[in-house]
Amino acid sequence: RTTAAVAAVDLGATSGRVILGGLADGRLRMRPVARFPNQPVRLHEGHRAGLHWNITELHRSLTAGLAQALRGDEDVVSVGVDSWAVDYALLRDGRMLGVPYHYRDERTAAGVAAVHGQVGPEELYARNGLQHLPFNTVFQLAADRVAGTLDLADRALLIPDLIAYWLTGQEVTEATNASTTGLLDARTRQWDTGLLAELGLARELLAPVVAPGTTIGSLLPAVAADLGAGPGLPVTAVGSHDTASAVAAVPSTAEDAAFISSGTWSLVGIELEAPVLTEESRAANFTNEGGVDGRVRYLKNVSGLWLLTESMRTWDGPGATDAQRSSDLAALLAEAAAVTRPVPVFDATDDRFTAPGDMPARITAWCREHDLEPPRTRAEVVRSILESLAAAYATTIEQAERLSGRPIRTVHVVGGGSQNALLCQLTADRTGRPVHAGPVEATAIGNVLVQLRAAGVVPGSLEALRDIVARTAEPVRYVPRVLSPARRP
Ligand code: LFR
Repeated sequence: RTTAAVAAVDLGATSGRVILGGLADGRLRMRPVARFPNQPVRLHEGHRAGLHWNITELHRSLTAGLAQALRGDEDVVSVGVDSWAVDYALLRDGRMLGVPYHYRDERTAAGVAAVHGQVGPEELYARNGLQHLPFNTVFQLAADRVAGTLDLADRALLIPDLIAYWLTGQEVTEATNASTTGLLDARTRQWDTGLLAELGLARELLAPVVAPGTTIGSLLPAVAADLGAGPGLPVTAVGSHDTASAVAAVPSTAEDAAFISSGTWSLVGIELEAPVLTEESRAANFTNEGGVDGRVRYLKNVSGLWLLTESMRTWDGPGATDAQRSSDLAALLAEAAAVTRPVPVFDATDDRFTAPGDMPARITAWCREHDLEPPRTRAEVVRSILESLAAAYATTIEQAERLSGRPIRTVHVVGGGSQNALLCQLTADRTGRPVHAGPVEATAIGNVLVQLRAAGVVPGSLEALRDIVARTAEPVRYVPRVLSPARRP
């Protein structure tokens, strides 16, 4: 018997979804209700084209999805929103100013220069504990300041907080996503007011930090009427950073397990109780992001299936349908699995692979610069991408082990990439550790579980939530094979 359901809004790199989740006989039951595109838009802006969120269209789609969820048989008791990190909208007097930028927009270089001119990378890391990614919110805000667009704003809301604001009228910053801004003190997990002052950012620009599980507010009366919701339906803060929700849904409580949250990005790391802020950790570009229940997600952004989907986009052209792309992908993965010639391993963490564009050409250029023979066929490109990702995972796991002093014996892969059997096998091979793959829907599950707990439907600790995930579905296991000498990392 399903007791009560919650609605998870998960805004991912190519699509957004509304999913209803509940508990039936101690196991999770997830029912997808709506799926809609979430594609960035290019807008000409005088001297160049900017990459933006299609945020109003997205809001229309997700509210339509919520209305549909509320029309079903389930008793919906809460709504929670997650998305990728770092991006935000600027507001003044509660009104959005302009169209939010997408982090893959290339405007941030000016922001990095401006911030580093004021606070050096070493000091920044000692304070915020964040891996240097040129698109971290702090650099984006600095780019806006350089461009003059920050002048009018009195508030910046991260995207899931923006959606929550449009639903409830309440302005907050959810803690896990706040931790990706670069403006949070890594130790106190509150806004670093000294850093804000040094960077010339007003303290009031940022809304108060709230922990996952907090009620942000009830639907505004007009919104509730539009959605057909009863009075007082709460919007609950979840791990609104998608990776935080995904990590909350890793089906293991073992201390010696690493995770890979595998999707557009691969977030490779371990969960800790306290941040690692050493210079060595900074040099290795490890990040201390905030997790659900105050945990630390000690991890590194390794690129991910983005390399593959961008390559497919280059090969198939912009007109290809989703169905065509996924059948092409299945065929290519089969061919890639059959490749026997050694393929080059390139650095999947190189920043040059972040912006949209011709990935096969960039991979070829990387190989030439490093005196490696580039892959010759599409199947070889795919194999090269997967081998390079797996090699980066292996290096990252070794580093996490060394920097944290915590032995790692197994690897849990969650998210879309857990369905990629070749990548999971190569990960087992190159890390030399068994890989447990699944659940695919980790982000939505983490979102749902935090809401169910806040609603009093499930009790207890993060470990208890993870036990529910483990009870719900058995991961697929991949055992390391002996590597041929040519493939040894
Ligand atoms: C994954 C993710 C990563 C973050 C990147 C950009 O979807 O949220 O954790 O570094 O997107 O926001």
